[in-house]
Order: sequence, then structure tokens, then C-alpha cells
Amino acid sequence: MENNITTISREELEELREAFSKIVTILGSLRKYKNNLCFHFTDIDNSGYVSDYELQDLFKEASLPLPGYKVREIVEKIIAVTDSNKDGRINFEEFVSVRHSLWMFLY
Ligand SMILES: [Ca+2]
Repeated sequence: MENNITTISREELEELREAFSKIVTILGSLRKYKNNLCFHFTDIDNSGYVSDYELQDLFKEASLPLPGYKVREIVEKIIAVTDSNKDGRINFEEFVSVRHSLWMFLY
């Protein structure tokens, strides 16, 4: 039977650790870039905030088979959940905090 055990030197292990660390750093940068890209794509008027009408436009762009009243209901719920400082609009931090759970189906 063939022996599949691979040995690795301390130097090779250190190189792998360094490579893994670089990959984690790159992935972190890509995640940040993606968050920025999604936010700026949604913030159509470039105000620094995402408003209810910008979210409604996003639903129109996504061409989801939903009537207007349903889109407005969903947008109201998204803002209610996302707008943690209750100023009626979504800033970048609020956007990033919920993007993965609420927005995956739109992007
Ligand atoms: Ca807010």
C-alpha cells in the first residue's frame, strides 16, 4: 500500500503561514472593496446615504416579480431593520452591518 504521509519542514510551514496570512489580508481588502462598491452602486445620488427611493430603484433594477406595494413594504422593513440610529436613511456602517443577511438576493 502506498504511503500518503507528507512531511513538511519548519521553513515550509512558516512559508505556508505567511502565504495564508497574505491571502487573508487580500480577502479582507476585497470584502471592503465589495462593500464600498455595493454601497456606491445603491447610493444613486451619491449623498453618502441610501434612502427609501434608492432602495425602490434597486428593486426595479433587479426586475423582481413584485407589485409596487410589496416593494414599498419590503423597503420599509429593510430600513426599519437597518437604520440603527433612526435617522430614516442608511449610512455606510449600517449598510455593511446588514448587507450579507439582507442584500445577497439583490447583488
Ligand atoms: Ca441611519
